[in-house]
Amino acid sequence: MVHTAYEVITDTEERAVLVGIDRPRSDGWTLEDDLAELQRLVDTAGATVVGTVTQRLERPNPRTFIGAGKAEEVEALATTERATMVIFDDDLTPSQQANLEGLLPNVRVIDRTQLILDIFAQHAVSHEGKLQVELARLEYVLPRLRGMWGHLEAERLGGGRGARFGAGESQLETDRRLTRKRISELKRDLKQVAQARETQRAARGRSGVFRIALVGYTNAGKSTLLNALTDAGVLAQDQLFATLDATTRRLDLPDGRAVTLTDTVGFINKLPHGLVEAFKSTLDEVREADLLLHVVDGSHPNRDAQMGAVKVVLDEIGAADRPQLVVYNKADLLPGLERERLAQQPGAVVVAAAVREGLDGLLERIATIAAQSDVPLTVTVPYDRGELVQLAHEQAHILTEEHLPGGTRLTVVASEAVRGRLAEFLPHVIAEPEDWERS
Ligand SMILES: Nc1nc2c(ncn2[C@@H]2O[C@H](COP(=O)(O)OP(=O)(O)OP(=O)(O)O)[C@@H](O)[C@H]2O)c(=O)[nH]1
Ligand SMILES: [Mg+2]
Repeated sequence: MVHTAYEVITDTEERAVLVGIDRPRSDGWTLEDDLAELQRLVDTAGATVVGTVTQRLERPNPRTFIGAGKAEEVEALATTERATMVIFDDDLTPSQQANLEGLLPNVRVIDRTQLILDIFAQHAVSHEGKLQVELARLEYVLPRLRGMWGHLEAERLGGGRGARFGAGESQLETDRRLTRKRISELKRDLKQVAQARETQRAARGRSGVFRIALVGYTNAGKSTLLNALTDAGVLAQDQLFATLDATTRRLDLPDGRAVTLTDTVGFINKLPHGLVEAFKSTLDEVREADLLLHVVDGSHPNRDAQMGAVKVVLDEIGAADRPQLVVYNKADLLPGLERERLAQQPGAVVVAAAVREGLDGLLERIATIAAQSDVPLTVTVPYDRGELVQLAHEQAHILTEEHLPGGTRLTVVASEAVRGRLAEFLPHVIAEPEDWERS
């Protein structure tokens, strides 16, 4: 099956042929969904799709991903369409990529992960973002240095091992050593860059301020929602991965409580693992949040599958246990009946961030959830800090008060601000008895 899209384009543009295989799957995605999304990724990267080739296969061909005959079809289409690249919808193994490069000598052969890495590289703005993307790219390249080389070497030697093996290996070893060296430099630099943000984040955590993170599929409207709620002025536009950097803003709730709201990188189906790893420190905001607002493009035909993909990534970054409120966005594009159906789901609200609809209801839900976090706090305030006991009497609800040798022991329910002032007197965490026995 070959579909061809004819477009008027300039010669300097990248022209891409997409290749996907149709195989049995149970993740809620069809090949058509996948290819439509791949097309959006290609658009975002600034290239033009000039054709699509699909093949029905039980599983990918281990050598060439698609069958050899199919590869000839791709080659013919790429030639007639003057394609500059062929993009495979799934990740290619290093050897599949090398074999396909042999079969498609006049185009660049890339896979979905490489395309996503390219987009991230184009969109990286901050120093940290650039370092994270370079790290992800090198992690991707590292195993491919070996694969590429192994293939070329095998070709040259007709599959056997000859005298030149050693020479080739030393060049490979040099490349790998340099790549590894750069990777560890990047990791070190990233640690330093992340330090300032980590310090801020730790301070916010200690202060007891309720922290909310926006998560969701790319293009769901997370940044639009942050802007609508806080006038943050971050970039929001109709393309994939517009946001890479985390932005945190203060948000005042209707009950007077101030919380923080953080916007961060969007997720996608088959999000490359290396990117998740590289963006670890950015994603710490998500892992440590008191509440996740899972922003969903309610109008998207793949809405449910997209929600599933977000769940997979939340699992991967260890944030699946965070309390979640689902925010169905883009309600202005939904028929009234569907809006009502979604609004009735427990743990969900319906909004249209772009036209500021449903925001009051969302804020009230957030306030209710934040208020539930007001668990009692027990602290022992030294006698020379009597002003804090006074503060607690004035601004918190005192459950118990005891005068002990070391100070005044208070159990209180307090606002986030008061909790913050008392936090330095929280009891230190001590090891459990079994830990003592073991050490
Ligand atoms: N019709 C409609 N469009 C919306 C709404 N909210 C956001 N959009 C549009 O959806 C597109 C994506 O919005 P963003 O806020 O950039 O989405 P995001 O989730 O931050 O996406 P990434 O940062 O790329 O992951 C933009 O074109 C927005 O104008 C909405 O309520 N209704
Ligand atoms: Mg965004």
